[in-house]
Amino acid sequence: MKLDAHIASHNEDVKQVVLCISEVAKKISKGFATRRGTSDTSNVYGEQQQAMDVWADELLISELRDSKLVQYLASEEQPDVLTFEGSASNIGVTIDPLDGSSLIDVNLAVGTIVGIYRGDVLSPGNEMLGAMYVLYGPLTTLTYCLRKGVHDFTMDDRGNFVLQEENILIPEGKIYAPGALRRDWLPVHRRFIGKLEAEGYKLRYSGSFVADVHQILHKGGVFTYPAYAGREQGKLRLLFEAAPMGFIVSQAGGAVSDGRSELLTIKPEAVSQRVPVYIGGKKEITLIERMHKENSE
Ligand code: FBP
Repeated sequence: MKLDAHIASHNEDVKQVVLCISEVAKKISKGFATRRGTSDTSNVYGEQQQAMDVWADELLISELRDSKLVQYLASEEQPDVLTFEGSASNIGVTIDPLDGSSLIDVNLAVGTIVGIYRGDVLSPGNEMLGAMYVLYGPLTTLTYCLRKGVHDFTMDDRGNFVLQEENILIPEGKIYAPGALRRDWLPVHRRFIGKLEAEGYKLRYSGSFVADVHQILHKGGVFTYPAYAGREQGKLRLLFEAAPMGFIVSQAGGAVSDGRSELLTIKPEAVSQRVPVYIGGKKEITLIERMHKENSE
């Protein structure tokens, strides 16, 4: 079954946003071969941008603007929320055009992450209409959730996204993906990772959040990018990374936390807001939250 048929039962405006982004993703997947290396620009966080970052960002913004399907758009590569006059709907989207882009030159999987809102995007994740991500790896896959299950599609050799697996539920599993330098881990987090390692969890960390969480969604376990020495808020962005991927994993029976409580209840104060992230199976998330609670008692 193709994506357009599978998504047919959803609200017209939301459905069209997912289909529009799926078409842009096909162009992005063809763009890697001809756009290599860094651009001479940095993003709002002062990070060196890859040539693909800039191109994918501009492509997503122009195609969504011209589609008249969205009114608000926030991009990880842009300083502010963009408002599109003359839009036919009041949908707001957040985009991380190419998460993990620093890995493109070493040919590891990267991805596009999207959150979909009714109106203002500076809203808690649990108010999302839906979320999706596209993973550019050996295969190009698309995963979407519009509050009726989490579904995977694979792009076939004719460029169609074809259903691979539907109503995905995160299994019990023993994979852990630990971000941040071990020397900078704070005591509770260090003990948490120690417990996972003692229980025989296998380390799988690529440096691409979207790819690592995709693995956790299918194999079980937990991804962490915690608060660490000198960075109380961790590294990952609440709006562009943690909330949309957290929404999908939660809809698949998993959970997402800042280490102390449910992350999807946090109302972003700014597009650049960072947050400590624990995402994966309910068992692992319950454990880290309990350990932080016991530590503060
Ligand atoms: P961007 O590439 O979108 O800036 O994402 C940040 C990111 O690359 C995540 O994908 C990944 O989980 C993390 O940073 C890797 O951080 P580190 O290099 O510190 O391990």
